Amino acid sequence: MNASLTKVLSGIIGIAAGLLVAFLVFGNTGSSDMATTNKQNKSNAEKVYVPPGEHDEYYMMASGGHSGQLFVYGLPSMRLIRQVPVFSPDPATGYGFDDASKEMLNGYKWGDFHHPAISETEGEYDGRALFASDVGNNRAAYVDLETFHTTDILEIPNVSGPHCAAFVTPNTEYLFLPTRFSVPIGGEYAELDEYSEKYKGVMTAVKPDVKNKKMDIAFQVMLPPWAYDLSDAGKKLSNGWSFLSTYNTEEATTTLEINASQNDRDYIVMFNWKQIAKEVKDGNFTEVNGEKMFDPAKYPGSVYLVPVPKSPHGVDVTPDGEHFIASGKLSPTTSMYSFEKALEAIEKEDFQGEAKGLPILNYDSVIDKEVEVGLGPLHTQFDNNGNAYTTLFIDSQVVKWNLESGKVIDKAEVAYSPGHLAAVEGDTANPGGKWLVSLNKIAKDQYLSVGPSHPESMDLVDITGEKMELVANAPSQPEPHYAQIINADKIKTTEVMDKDEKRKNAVWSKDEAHIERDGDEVHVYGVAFRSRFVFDAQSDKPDVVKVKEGDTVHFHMTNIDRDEDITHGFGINGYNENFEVQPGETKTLTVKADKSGTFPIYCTNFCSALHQEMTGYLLVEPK
Ligand code: CUK
Ligand code: CUA
Repeated sequence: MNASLTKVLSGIIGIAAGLLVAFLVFGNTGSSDMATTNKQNKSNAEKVYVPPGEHDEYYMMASGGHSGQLFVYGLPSMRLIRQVPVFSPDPATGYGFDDASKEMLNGYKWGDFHHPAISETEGEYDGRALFASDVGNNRAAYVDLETFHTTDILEIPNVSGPHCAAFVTPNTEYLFLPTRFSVPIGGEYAELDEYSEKYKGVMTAVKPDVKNKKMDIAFQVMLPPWAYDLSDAGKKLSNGWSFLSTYNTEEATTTLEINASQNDRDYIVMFNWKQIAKEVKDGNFTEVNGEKMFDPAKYPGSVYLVPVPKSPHGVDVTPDGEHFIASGKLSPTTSMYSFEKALEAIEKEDFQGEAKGLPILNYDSVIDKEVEVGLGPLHTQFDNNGNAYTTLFIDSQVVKWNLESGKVIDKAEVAYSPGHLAAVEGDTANPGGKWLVSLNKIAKDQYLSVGPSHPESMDLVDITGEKMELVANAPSQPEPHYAQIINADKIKTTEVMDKDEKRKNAVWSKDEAHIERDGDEVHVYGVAFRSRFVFDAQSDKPDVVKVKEGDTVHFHMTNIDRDEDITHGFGINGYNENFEVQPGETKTLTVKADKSGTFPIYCTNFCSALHQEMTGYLLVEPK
């Protein structure tokens, strides 16, 4: 070997050694290393690849946080399939523009959708409906999973921030909505000095009506002002009970960051909802703003407290219903409690005291095990093999541990700082295993940069093996807090809306389209089909609506195309209005014609080769 070659080689070795040292010192610096590993592993790509024309095996229904929408993903491809507007207006579909959805939104400009809850039958998702909670404006929503339309929104009085849920009972008897914030009952004015006495955290029981795709408030439960977090309903053995976590038993009113973290223990609230429903039926409530308010301190025997380490973020019930698990986010442990032992403690009145008139069960009598999982544990899901998966916000990991042994089996790095996670049907009585998605709060370097703010990030983890395997990730808009993953074959969608002859304002053929005038009220009974609008069949200009300035025009539009996926839009140029009618659907848009002039109407949803020709006019004659 000549001298110069030796020099070059030793130079290369030197660089390699340098890199090795750098790796040892700085460790795995995140995405780029992770990406290389995954690129080399072709089988991971194959696992998530869904060829064109084929469908994903699962739907993931993710809350859209402060977008107020529902994000529907396909899994394992992680493709975003649809954004369903729920709590906020959506110009693309005209949700919040047409009369019915406008009335449903009732003027609200936004919502903060934290937790979706798919309806259940015998503790398993049944794919009929999805419920949503709005932390921002105190509402609950009903999303029909046949159409993926929001069909009802309920404004809930006496509460502030129905955060920790929606969660449903095993047969969708109730949807529970406990609150994150505490305010005086009825929202009346009260000084913060009166917090402990006057402020309350009210939990609402909503009664879903699956047949009519609506909801109603059944009753409310007045709880101490302790800030409630994600909660879960009992199942099987614990059916009839529900579990809430609290993180502000300190009753801090300012700088919660410091002041709500003082106590070593907060509480899990266990409540017997069957018992409460019975009490309410027996008249044991007071009426507050038209709602039945139940006070558990007045009627003992239905609500108990269980101590839990430091500021828990959630509580989850195991698939068999025998244990409930809470993670104190400021404690490195996850606590697993025995429901049976809790019942025994209640029976024997094995209490370690009381708070605000509610008995506190003796911790040592109820705890089953404390599992050392890592830093910042938040939420837990389950697989079909007796394992639990908990997110670690601070460690940026998902930890897999065994329910029986309490042993940690594996940890997967996620990028970064996961909040919730969702496993396939992972919060039901019968989890599916296979996949888990970590809903990460901070994406940092995971995607092409789009400026100072980055998207949220979701990591797809294969949980079929002993070890977890991170196989793919995808960005998300703000901001999935929680998601549920359901087998696709449980969802049965409608392709064309039923032709309901009784439907008010619908006309079913272009020959029936007509315009009725009543003073300054104009009703247009129109149809949309490929590729025309017909507003008035009798007119020689059937696609023109002529009104006078100051008139109120009601466009009742029916899409008479009865083919899958032929949706028509209805935009009025210059009038700031747009909505869509899906196949077989009728919608009404009311426009106050207070601006005179000539305004083209056009189909906004590309529907045929002659879509561009699908136009008409709104003529507003000056006064
Ligand atoms: S919360 Cu946001 S990550 Cu509303 Cu359940 Cu835990
Ligand atoms: Cu109808 Cu485009």
